[in-house]
Amino acid sequence: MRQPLSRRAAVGAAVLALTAVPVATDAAADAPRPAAPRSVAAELPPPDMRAVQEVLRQAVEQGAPGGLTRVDSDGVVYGTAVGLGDTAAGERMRIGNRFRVGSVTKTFSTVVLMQLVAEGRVDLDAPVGDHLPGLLPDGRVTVRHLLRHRSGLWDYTNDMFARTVPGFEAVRDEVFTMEELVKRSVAHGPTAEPGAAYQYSNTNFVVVGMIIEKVTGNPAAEEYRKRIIEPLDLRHTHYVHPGTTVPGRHSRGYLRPDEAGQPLVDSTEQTVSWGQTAGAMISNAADLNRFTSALLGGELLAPEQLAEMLATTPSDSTGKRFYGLGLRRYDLSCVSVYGHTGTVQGYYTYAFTTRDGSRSVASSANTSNNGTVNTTLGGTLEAAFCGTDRAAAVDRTPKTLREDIAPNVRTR
Ligand code: HEL
Repeated sequence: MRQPLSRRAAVGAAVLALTAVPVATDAAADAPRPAAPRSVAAELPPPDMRAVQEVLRQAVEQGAPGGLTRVDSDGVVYGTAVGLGDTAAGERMRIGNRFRVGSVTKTFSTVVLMQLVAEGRVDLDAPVGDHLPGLLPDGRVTVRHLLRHRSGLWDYTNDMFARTVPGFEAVRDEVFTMEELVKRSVAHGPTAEPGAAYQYSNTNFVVVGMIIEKVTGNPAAEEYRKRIIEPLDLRHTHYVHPGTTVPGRHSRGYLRPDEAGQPLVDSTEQTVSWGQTAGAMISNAADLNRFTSALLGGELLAPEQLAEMLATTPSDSTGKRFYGLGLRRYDLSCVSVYGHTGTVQGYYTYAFTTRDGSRSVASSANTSNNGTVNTTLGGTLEAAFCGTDRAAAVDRTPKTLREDIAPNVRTR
């Protein structure tokens, strides 16, 4: 558990160093070489996988059937999984399981959109109406407002999921057009002036998906595949909308009903049509770490577009949580990390990486509508990035999750 899953990369590096010992042939070869810059991961304490496992055990005590965390740190892989991935079959949670990642999808959508910006096909500060005339009543809403959650567009999921299980059952087999989802938001009216306030809303990233499809003439699924999934060889990452099943070996997801004492509802199969480009992606921890690491490592975007994504403003009053463009920043005790969180019925996800992508951490628990579990799962970040066992002392008292979730969606 405390050992790396694989030291192949580290061993490979050692072999390379031995076989590549330079032989001095002239004065130039003797000249001192500038030291290679150390990665952020190299400056951090090693991940405390004992503390990570303790956090996951607490999540299970608090109601998650299972949980997993994978850490990729400078080519060394650590991982731990606890509890069950499938309660009916009694199958244990496995580190390679796929799961629904919810709003981590927003980061994938942003990468596609920022590539279109780099290609000169989308202007961040142009009105949405330039691409989608008449969709939004307020012509002042720009593409950047969407990506920063500052459009003032009402989050239609507030109404949809006011009652958790009935809300879910009403949409689990539904197939919505993106226009239908946006209409639900527009019918409610705006929540603020464009640009005025950070207000998390799924509507923003449905509109982002519509822009992607309009500008490219392709389904969003195709753009994810061409621009991210294939170049990074993400073999466990899928956008199957409106398909309902999770391909390959996966964790089953279990939604907690609002009523105390009621059994968890197996919510694995659903269209996630209510979420689409705001939340319908499926992945696993290895692929999420590869994705966040590649993004911050500059493999997916030019420096200018990456810098735009990283320009953050506070997303709550803690002074430790920020939002850029489709990207969160969390300030941990030892380092700032970048990525996203996700909540979709039956699954909580955290996927974060250091500024240089050298240490990435992905955690998943297979339950939702249980804010205590979600907060606990977040403790895997401190343990894995900062190596502290502080996370092991997570407060076990149930509490309300302080989350920038849209106001009417309770997370308990
Ligand atoms: S909510 C969040 C998270 N984001 C947003 C998005 C996502 N997920 C959703 O909008 C799903 C909301 C309903 C989830 C459901 C449950 O817990 O499964 N809850 C209820 O139905 C409550 N009545 C901001 C938390 C994010 O971390 O970014 O993912």
